[in-house]
Amino acid sequence: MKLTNCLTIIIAALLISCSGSGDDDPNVSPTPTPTPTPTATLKESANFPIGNIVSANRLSGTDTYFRTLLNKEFNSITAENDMKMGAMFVGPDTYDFSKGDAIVNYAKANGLRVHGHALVWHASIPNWLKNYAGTDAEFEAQVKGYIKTTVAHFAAIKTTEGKSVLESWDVVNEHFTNDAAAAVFNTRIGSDYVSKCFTWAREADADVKLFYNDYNLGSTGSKAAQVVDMVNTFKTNLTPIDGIGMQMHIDLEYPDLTTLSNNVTMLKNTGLLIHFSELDMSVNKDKSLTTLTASRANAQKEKYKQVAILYKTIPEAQRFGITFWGMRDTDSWLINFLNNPNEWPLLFDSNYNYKQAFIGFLDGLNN
Ligand code: 9MR
Repeated sequence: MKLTNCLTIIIAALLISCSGSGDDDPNVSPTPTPTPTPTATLKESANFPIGNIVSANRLSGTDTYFRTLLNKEFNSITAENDMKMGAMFVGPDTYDFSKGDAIVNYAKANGLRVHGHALVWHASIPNWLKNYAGTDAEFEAQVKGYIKTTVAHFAAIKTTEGKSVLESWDVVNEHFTNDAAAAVFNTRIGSDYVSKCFTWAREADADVKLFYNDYNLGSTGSKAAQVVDMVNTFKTNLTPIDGIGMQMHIDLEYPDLTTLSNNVTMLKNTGLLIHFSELDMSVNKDKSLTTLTASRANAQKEKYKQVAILYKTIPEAQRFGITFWGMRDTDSWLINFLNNPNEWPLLFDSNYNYKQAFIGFLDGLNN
């Protein structure tokens, strides 16, 4: 074989193997190299708060790198689980605020904002309340007492300037659901229970921002429309509400940017604050990968960039912030939920290395 023929074959083989690496075949695609530490941080690149989730254990445990990264890149925190009803409302008129206190005091010491999550959610009702033997009026009194006591308790933890460290609550999470567990509030308090919960929260603290939070608001126009209807009813009957949390558990394909943008427009037209409250992005829904390929890492980078750009189309006064639902890929709830260890939905890899996703989101902030 002539040398030129031989070279042609080698080059052709190289081209084929390179193009193959773009097709997400786990056997040929290289694992993307972690990016070097970026020169700008998220919080200094955004003119709105950037948050992440915490647990009290992680804020006091041996994982100091988590805290270093949290304090470096983020300026808002949300308890992933420690400030849910199931964690705090331990018995009739009985509360355990110890973990919430640890979180809010950490935020106070480190100059972070706290977003409270979540006062009422059907997936976090303590068993004693689910099986409550009292009358409906007594059930309602328990929920009312819990909301008022909890909101007042956290409002009392102040910065040195006298402002509450906790600025906001998801008052009700995921009301629009068919989940049977949710029916207890409708049945025992009444169909206006959401409105009552917001009113009780406001009565406990005149300043705290009150949010309604839900999933699929970016992907499902009919669900976003239900939220808009609820907000309009609130406006008519003078129920207090300050903001809408769009959870934003999204993936590479869904929702597409046009759908997402249309739904953001629908919700921002209420004039309320908009929080992207639980952002993450699944990249392996079809479970075809066993390692994150360069092409999917790049697709994730691009979509995170577009999400940041889209958020900035919301009028500045309505930007409550963007909160990520986890630090490292391996921390994500999606690994259990999707029953797939091969998911990489977040901005940092399992070793806290910055991913391409981080760079994309940062680019979007600075765009
Ligand atoms: O990430 C949370 C996971 O650790 C919990 O097991 C789960 C049930 O309490 O809640 C997860 O967070 C959810 C959030 O509170 C509300 N929106 C959906 C989130 C993912 O399920």
